[in-house]
Amino acid sequence: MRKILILAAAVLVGGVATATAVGGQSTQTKPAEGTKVFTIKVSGMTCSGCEAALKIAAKQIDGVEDAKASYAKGTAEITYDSAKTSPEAIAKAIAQKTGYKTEVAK
Ligand SMILES: [Cu+2]
Repeated sequence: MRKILILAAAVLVGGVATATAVGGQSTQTKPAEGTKVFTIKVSGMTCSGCEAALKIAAKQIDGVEDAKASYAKGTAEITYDSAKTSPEAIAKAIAQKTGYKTEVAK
């Protein structure tokens, strides 16, 4: 019996990997080396318009590659480049941009 690897989620954004042209270094074979996904809890979203606003705000943050939000769940799923930023920094930036209370889900 084989277990399904949840790692597949990290592969979703494979095409987004920005060309970080570091001269002379060995070539990485993984296209999405620094791409990771995390979930934040978001308080204050009440409709799909809030979801859209949060997604737009999140994608403006440097290092954020994709964002999904659910006002029903009160969460957002953020895809980001771990070489550029951190979940804590993104959650804080989203809170500042949107006014929603955010917290990185552990
Ligand atoms: Cu709303």
